[in-house]
Amino acid sequence: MSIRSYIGLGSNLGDSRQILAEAVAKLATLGSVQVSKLYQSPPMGPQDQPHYFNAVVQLDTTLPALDLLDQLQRFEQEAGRVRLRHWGERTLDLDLLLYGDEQIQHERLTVPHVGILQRDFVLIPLLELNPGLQIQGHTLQNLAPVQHSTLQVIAEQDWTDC
Ligand code: A4P
Ligand code: MG
Repeated sequence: MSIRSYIGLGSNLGDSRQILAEAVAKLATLGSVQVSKLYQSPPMGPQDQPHYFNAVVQLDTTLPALDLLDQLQRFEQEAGRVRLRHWGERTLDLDLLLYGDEQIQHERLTVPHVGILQRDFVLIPLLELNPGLQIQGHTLQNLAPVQHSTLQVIAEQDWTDC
């Protein structure tokens, strides 16, 4: 039986649009996917780094959560990810935002992702993919980061075809 999961994609080093498009293609090997618009957002964390490209993928997969995390980390490595500093620049960041309605507390994995409710660059694409989605009892439209978002749409659709 497949579980509906949501993956947050971020990049602010290299050819970010191409890197995210390739990540979507890899995610599509794990199950069936729906892809949000492509967004750009100012950096959260250190300000002396480029703007981020962000998107969210809805993935229906039969992979258990930790196996899915292994695949996400493999895709990050394949994109040449090096860890420079906390909340700092990266070629590819793949965060498991939601895994069905499961709450997971494991040394390698916290789901829902920590900070999900504070980040417009995940909430707005999540809303786009699933307007009725609730997280921990919150209706997403009412959250402050959604109301005061600085997110910009870079591409509406077909941005993964490049
Ligand atoms: N881990 C635990 N739970 C999860 C989960 N749900 N999904 C563990 C993915 N990984 C999870 O991750 C560190 C460890 O978290 C992993 O080994 C995994 O076992 P990481 O990706 O190596 O560390 P990180 O990304 O540098 O740290 P952190 O705190 O996860 O950063 P974030 O939260 O990913 O934020 N600004 C904008 N505008 N857009 C962005 O996308 N992203 C970041 C990174 C900063 N600023 C940003 C953006
Ligand atoms: Mg991360």
